[in-house]
Amino acid sequence: MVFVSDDSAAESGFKFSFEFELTGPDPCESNPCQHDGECESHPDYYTCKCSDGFAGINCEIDMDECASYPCKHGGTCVDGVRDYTCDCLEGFTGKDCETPPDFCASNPCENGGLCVNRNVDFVCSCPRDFMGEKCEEPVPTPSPPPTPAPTTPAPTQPEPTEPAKN
Ligand SMILES: [Ca+2]
Repeated sequence: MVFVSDDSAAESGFKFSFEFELTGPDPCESNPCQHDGECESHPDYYTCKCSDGFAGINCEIDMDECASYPCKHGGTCVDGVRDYTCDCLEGFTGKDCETPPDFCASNPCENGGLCVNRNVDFVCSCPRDFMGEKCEEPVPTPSPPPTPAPTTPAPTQPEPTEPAKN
């Protein structure tokens, strides 16, 4: 309640009027806004302007930054303040587990094979003469085409018998 005296009153004597302050104390006085929310006073209520990452009338709700499923490759999301962290499956790295492990880091391909990373393993692209998962196995040489019978020279002598080939 505020008293106002009015000296300009023409009447003799004393006049006063008064106004009520409807609300009493500042509604923001109790710091109702949590998590650094900014309180705004109104005549009989307050509003909270929440800082990033929080919501609710009193900014009491820690928003779920995992709601958009940001973690890739099977990573588990852990909600934080205005942020999240991804608990990645073994070998995966990056904030969102977006980087798969480098299965080629140990140079697994032998004999000049080219290593190519895949999602959960690697594959070796082998040079022509090698095969196997890691190009460790020589490609068996194909049996040579049958040798044509040697042209017979003049049948003066009997054919020398060649030793049998494998
Ligand atoms: Ca959060």
